[in-house]
Amino acid sequence: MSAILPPPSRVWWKQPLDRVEGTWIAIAFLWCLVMFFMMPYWHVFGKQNLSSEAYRTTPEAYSAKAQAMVDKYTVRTETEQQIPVVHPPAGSDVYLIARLWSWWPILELEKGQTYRLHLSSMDYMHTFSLQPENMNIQVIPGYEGVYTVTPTRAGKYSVLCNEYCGIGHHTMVSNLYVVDKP
Ligand SMILES: [Cu+2]
Repeated sequence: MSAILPPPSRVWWKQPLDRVEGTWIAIAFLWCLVMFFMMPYWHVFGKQNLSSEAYRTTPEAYSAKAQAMVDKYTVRTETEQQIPVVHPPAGSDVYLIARLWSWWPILELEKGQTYRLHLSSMDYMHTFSLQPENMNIQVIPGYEGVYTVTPTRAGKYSVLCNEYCGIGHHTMVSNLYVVDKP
């Protein structure tokens, strides 16, 4: 049989299944099952993938929520662009805006407290990468991603954009602070 000529017998699909073929189908099927059950297993026990929620939003609605948090909980400003550093109450909802080419505002969280971290983009796709943690989250315009996070180490972290987003992509860097409970 070739791919160009038609098969010699028209009804070729009624031939009995070869033992080798059957064995390979069984192996492939078992491997599919292994991979299928590894996904939920690794989500729970791998401590690598965050449980997330996602909601539809608009840049206007999302930035209004971030602005409300900034108006209430700004403790100081940093860099020559006067980016507000926000210290929201422990356990609250915190908002971070991604846009060409900056993160806004700078979050200051308390160690050992659980926050709901909201992420959305004002324009194109970005990625929230927290260094030196192994955390990489896509930030998509029109969607508000919500991640339940509990910082376990105090210190100054770097926030990078990990999705190439244009000429200023490499300047899309910021900080995130984790402080001990006051
Ligand atoms: Cu970006």
